[in-house]
Amino acid sequence: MHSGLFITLEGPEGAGKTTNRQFLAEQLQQAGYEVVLTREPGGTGLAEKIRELLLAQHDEPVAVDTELLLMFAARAQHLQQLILPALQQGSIVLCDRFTDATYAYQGGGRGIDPQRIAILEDFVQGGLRPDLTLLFDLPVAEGMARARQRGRLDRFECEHEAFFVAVRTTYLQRAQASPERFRVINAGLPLSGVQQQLLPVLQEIGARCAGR
Ligand code: Z5A
Repeated sequence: MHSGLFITLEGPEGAGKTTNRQFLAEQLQQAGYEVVLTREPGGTGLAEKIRELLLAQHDEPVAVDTELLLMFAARAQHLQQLILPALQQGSIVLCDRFTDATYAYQGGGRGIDPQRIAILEDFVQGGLRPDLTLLFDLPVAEGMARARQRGRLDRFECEHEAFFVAVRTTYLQRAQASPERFRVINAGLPLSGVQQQLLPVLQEIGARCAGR
């Protein structure tokens, strides 16, 4: 049990998770909340090293199970060193991607059976799940275009369009299956339109914090 609030931001590449995580943090900090910003894979020194391994191109193919286990190895470290202590101190944790990304990318994209992912989820997280998940939804072509504007592509960004279509479909299915946890944001609008959709989310976060 903890007194904090665990909020995850999900969505395809270039959906604006990082940009809007900053916007949410500023709004919440101005309202007086203690906010911790983090991301996956990564978030601690060791987990960031695992991230480098995951995003880099290698001389040999990366087996899908290796990729899956590295995601959860980074997550185990991130949880123990950063997320759980912050939640226990009562902070709002805003995490750029978490286990929904594993279901979307390793499950939907790579074709790993979601039941196998669920076993690792229970093993690494115990009962911990996000309190709220914001899904920044965006047509695949738009996300790819935004990512490509940044130049050099990482190992995931080099995937073909069908991979990202499967990722998006999986995210939307998960949002539909858990409407109490997910808020779907239309990330294809100009930034002001995206942030307009975050105003009721900020109110909801305030109400949830008040109820703790
Ligand atoms: N991955 C995985 O496979 N399994 C897992 O379990 C986890 C992760 C946790 C790294 O994640 C990779 O890890 C990721 C999935 C995999 N690979 N992919 N693809 P990441 O989160 O670091 O990678 P990312 O999603 O590619 O991050 P990103 O491209 O930085 O996306 P973002 O944070 O959603 O977007 P942004 O940086 O805020 O914005 C991107 C650009 O768009 C930027 O120039 C903005 O100024 C612009 N932008 C943002 N919003 C707008 C709007 N509304 N209009 C126009 N332009 C905008």
